Amino acid sequence: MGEYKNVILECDAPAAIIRINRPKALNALNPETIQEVSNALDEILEKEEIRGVIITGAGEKAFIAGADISRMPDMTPQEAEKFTEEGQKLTLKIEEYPLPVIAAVNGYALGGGTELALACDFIYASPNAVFGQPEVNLGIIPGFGGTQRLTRVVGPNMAMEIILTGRHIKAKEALRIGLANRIVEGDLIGEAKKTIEEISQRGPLAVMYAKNAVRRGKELPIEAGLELERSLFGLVFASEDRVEGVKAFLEKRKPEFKGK
Ligand code: DAK
Repeated sequence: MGEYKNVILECDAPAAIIRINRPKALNALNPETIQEVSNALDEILEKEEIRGVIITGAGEKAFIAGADISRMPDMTPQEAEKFTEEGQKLTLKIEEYPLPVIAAVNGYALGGGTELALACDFIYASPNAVFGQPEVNLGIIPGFGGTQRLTRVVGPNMAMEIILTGRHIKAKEALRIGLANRIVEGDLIGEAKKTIEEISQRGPLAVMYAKNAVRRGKELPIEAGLELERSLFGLVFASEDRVEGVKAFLEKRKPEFKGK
């Protein structure tokens, strides 16, 4: 596996876990960490046995406490723009990633932390998870997609309140407003692994196309979204996996998918 300083990559097939590892700075994202997460995602794709990714934070206290504030005073506006670009590229990479990506939010997920979690396919939270977009406290606005993705997930009025006040959203409220899918008491990573294990039993192409249809469809008017669904349906229907899946059902046995 590649050399990483700011993340720990662990492969436990069918899941891979990317742990942001800067606990002393509450796993705040600096440019190097953003690059390493991106590299780890590339490396995982080379491993055929991996069927899903979990992103989480090292230590007990934080998922990601945002962008690294200590780097900001020295940043020129050009460097700031570059940093935003790299952060936004990473969020797009996660959204477009061919495998499911679960955010296991194990503590503070502020600013860039909430934004990175929002780019994942869904979020499981520990009871001590804290979300928020506190950028206005720093005199800035969210820069890794928060104004766009939070709005799509929790609706414009709720997103507006969260972003304009910068207040903290605890796990129970995150669950209530649909930001987190579950609060996991106990083994958060174990629960995320179980979900990846479950998904890994399904047709790999079907999972990939379904993610693609949901993600791209969110941005489209209904007619265009249905057209996208139709074309992906046609593609997956042409696969060997579809033949096997239907045959296995009729023969009352488990399917043996090949991802073809
Ligand atoms: N960056 C750097 N260090 C951080 C940090 C952060 N975001 N958050 C915490 N730390 C460090 C603290 O400075 C402290 O370091 P030491 O003093 O021990 O050296 C250590 O982590 C422990 O933090 P605290 O002592 O503060 O711990 P508490 O339990 O008292 O408080 C807290 C935990 C999470 C509530 C608090 O640390 C906090 O409010 N942290 C800041 C949260 C925040 O505002 N995050 C940033 C959101 S803004 C950009 C594009 C995008 C963005 C920015 C720029 N460009 C265009 C340039 C995105 C911005 C954001 O994410």
